[in-house]
Amino acid sequence: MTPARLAARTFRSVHGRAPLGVWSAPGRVNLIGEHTDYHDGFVLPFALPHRIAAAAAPRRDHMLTVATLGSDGRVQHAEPVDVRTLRPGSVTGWAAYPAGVAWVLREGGCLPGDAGADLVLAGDVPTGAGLSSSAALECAVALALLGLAGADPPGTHRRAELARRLQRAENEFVGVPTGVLDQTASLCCVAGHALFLDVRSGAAEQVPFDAARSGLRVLVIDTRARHSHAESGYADRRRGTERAARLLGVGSLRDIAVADLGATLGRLPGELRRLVRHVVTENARVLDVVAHLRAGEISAVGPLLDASHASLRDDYRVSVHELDLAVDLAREAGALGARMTGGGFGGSVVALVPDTGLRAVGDAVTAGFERARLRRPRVFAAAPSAGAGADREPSR
Ligand code: GAF
Repeated sequence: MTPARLAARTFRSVHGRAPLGVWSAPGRVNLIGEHTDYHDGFVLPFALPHRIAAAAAPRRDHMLTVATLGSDGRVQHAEPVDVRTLRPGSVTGWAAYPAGVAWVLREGGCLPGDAGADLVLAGDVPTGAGLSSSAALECAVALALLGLAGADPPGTHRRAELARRLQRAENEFVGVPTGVLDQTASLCCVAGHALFLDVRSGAAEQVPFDAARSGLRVLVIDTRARHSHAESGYADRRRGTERAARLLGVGSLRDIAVADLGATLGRLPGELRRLVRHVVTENARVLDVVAHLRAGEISAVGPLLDASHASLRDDYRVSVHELDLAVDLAREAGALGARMTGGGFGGSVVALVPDTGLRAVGDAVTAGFERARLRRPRVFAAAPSAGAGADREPSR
């Protein structure tokens, strides 16, 4: 059953009536452009077929209720909140994500003052896998709340603006210092394409990305590893690179060209050099990958994925043993290239694999993890899928 139908069905059993509508949003894979978004750089994500759906109905008593259907089939209820009293810090845990969305939309005057809602969430985006389940949740909730308020489905430009608002909710309400990659991917991606986003200018290009036409597939390997220092590690890298930008006197690391890298690094203390080198070279790799995709040379992308992984592992140091092992096993079994995707410290690997070798690569990774006595990874092929939208228009 699709997440949308599941959410609608669960809504009926929780509330004893039908929802007014259902909206859903996908998780994402970032093909390349990692840890570049908070430096005004380039990213190239595509949407997964996996989605989180929000079945919703309005309330006129200012209350927001949220229930979520877990993968074990159990429904978990968040403490109902009065939307007028929402403040950063007022809600914690997973419930802070939907509450933060209501907060940021009210703050921005996007919702009427009395807008409350009943929301029921269901989905199949793997959680804690670096595939943006949090952003999928935020985007589904945002479209649901806007849809209940009678707002038109946002067009391309307004989607980018909405992504910025949702980033703010995550930064200020949930308290995680993430960039805008994940929300933009979930809202703006289009089936059959990767989204080439220039974070600084906001310019976005839908780049056709049909690996199957070249006899290739994109394999996602969720290592199911999640290291406890993921959040502190992310914040630490961000602080380090922001300090480097200040020391160099640039607005952001985006301003440094690869050609100037040698001289630039010499002006930095040792511990910051590798971080800066990753960001600058990763931006250049995104441009190279986009050029190859535009030219239909998909197999040429493989070595750039490998180079990105090496840079994230050795320079930015956000990879972990499970990610390195999955990359190595996939490469040995015939992948043209592979890299960790997302923030790192656990999560998933994305690999470009010949159609004919899909099973061999999946089996080799699974067997290698078993030999290493690691959790069995979740392996699936993913084609670029649709961005967020309404699954059923509200009947008014
Ligand atoms: C996480 C963040 F949420 C993104 O903004 C981005 O920085 C990514 O890590 C790393 O590229 O997914």
